[in-house]
Amino acid sequence: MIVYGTSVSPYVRKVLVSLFEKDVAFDHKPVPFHADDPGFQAASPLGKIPALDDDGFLLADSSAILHYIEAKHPSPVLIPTEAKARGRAVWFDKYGDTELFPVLIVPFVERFLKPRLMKQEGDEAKAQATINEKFPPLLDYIEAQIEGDYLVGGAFSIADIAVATNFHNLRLANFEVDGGRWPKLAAWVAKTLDRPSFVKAIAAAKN
Ligand SMILES: N[C@@H](CCC(=O)N[C@@H](CS)C(=O)NCC(=O)O)C(=O)O
Repeated sequence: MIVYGTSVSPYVRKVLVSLFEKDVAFDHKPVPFHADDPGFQAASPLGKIPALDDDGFLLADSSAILHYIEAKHPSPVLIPTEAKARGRAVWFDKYGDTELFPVLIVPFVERFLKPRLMKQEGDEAKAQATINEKFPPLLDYIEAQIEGDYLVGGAFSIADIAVATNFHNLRLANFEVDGGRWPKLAAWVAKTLDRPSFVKAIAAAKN
């Protein structure tokens, strides 16, 4: 099994965390998006990362890949089977990808990606405005949703993976969740990103 995509990507990190949780062996090709690599191009019709090649079976999109991995390697369960927990887990996976990512990625782009990786000047005013104006309702919502140690059904799941992955990029952007304002979220982020699967995914090759 080959996983394509640099571990700097929150979407790639979802796949790496899932494979580490399930102790599935894989090769990692940490390409950037739209890379020239022919194997990657064949696996990713849109040129986005992540993409997967499992012995010739090609698949793109982090959520599609997580569902594929779950079906092939069901233990430990990361997509709950109980109806309500399943519904909420899929909701949080989608919420992380489509609602959190576009907003939470802004400080990462302006403070880390542009200056550190693209050798361009970042727009600090844009980063700050996003944090001040767009972060609070998103963080308030997650704060209200955390049940004990996890987001869904009292167990670690794709919900935790898909939401927490965005918070590592925020750390790279020197943003930490304010534990005074969002105590449950701050504790959950710290605990989730400290899981061995996240630690290994974060340490995985970047290029
Ligand atoms: N829905 C896709 C989104 C993947 C995605 O947008 N990845 C970014 C990198 S973090 C990318 O490849 N961007 C290039 C582009 O949008 O053309 C998934 O879940 O895998």
